[in-house]
Amino acid sequence: MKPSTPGITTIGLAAVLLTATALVSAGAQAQDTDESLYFPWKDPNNPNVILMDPDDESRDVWNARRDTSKREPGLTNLQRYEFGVMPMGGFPTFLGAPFALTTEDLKAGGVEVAMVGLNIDDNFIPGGRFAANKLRTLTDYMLFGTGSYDPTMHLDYLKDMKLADYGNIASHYGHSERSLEEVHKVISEILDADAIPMAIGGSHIQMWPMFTALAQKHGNESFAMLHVDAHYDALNAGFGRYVHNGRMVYLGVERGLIKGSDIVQIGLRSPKPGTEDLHWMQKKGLKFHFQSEINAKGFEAVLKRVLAELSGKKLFISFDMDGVDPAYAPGVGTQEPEGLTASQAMQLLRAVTIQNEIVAIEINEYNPFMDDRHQTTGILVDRLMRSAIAGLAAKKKGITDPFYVAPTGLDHAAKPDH
Ligand SMILES: [Mn+2]
Repeated sequence: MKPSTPGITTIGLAAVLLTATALVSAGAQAQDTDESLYFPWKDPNNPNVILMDPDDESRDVWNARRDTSKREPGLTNLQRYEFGVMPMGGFPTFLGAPFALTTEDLKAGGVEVAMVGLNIDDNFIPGGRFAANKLRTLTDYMLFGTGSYDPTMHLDYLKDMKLADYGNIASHYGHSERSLEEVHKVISEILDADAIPMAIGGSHIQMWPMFTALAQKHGNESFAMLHVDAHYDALNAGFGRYVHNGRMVYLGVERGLIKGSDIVQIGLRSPKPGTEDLHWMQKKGLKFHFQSEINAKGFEAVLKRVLAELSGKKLFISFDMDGVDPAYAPGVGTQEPEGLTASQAMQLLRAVTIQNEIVAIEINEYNPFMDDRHQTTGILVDRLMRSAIAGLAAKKKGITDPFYVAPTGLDHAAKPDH
């Protein structure tokens, strides 16, 4: 058991005071005011704080680590068969990649991209907690060892890139904020191995620990963010919470982790931001691109603008699946008509991963329970992961044009250039 903290002492004192008050007032009324008995998680000194039970010995078991020191560091391939990934053979991992559990594993394996599952559910319609595991087991013909050939750039991204499945990050079922520190820790382990974390699933509140881990590794205000979303996620109102699923951008800028002028948003089209929010966004220099801009100018013109705004920056890609038109991605918790097409979303990820130095990627808000029976959203998440990895592979091969398409992808008579 942990020694009691000043907070606990205060609550103990408050309980004594409340009991004393109860003793001197009429019986029935006294019981109504005994908040420390009825609502013990309420901090009497701060209504914005929800207290955990400090005496509960199971308080931290959900994120207690196993001892992995006896293992030799390195990657382990869980596929039993030579043919590669098969949903009905071996063990499912992201894109069939070998697994890693520690920073030492990632270093020993020379891993460039570590895919990791996120499991926090802070959404209007819960379910994102199950996204990562669902993605590993999609009913997708691409899982049948059929390869990893990018159809646009004609390169074998799984062969060209060193990938690992870094497992899932534990989350506390009832308390999103408690889970954020664990996300920070595990993302930091990946960053410490100089690999790119590709965080999949969960809900967008996880942008906060992505910010904190990146700021700790690279410095405050040292990285930019491409934020794909129907929502601006910069709500001023916290409803008593510091951070929630719609407030990460506001908090990140106000707390100095990322500069407003280093944030480029695309796909915005929800009933917010309102006038005051817009005023804040402009004051902080956010480069926001509403769906109306795409509708008016065309996607390519907006993409060129986005690329120019991000040029030369270390880039964190924060991709909310509701940024995509629900016609292409119905499986989200906060559906918003209009948005990027599947094709535009894939092109966007190829383009920025070719152009920019990528420091982290997250793709979240995919809710498998809200998806259609063909798992259209899940399969698109898979293809978005592949598009980003293909862009990184293209850059590694020396391709620098963010609009690169292989010659044979444009003309059957063309001579391949690689
Ligand atoms: Mn979002």
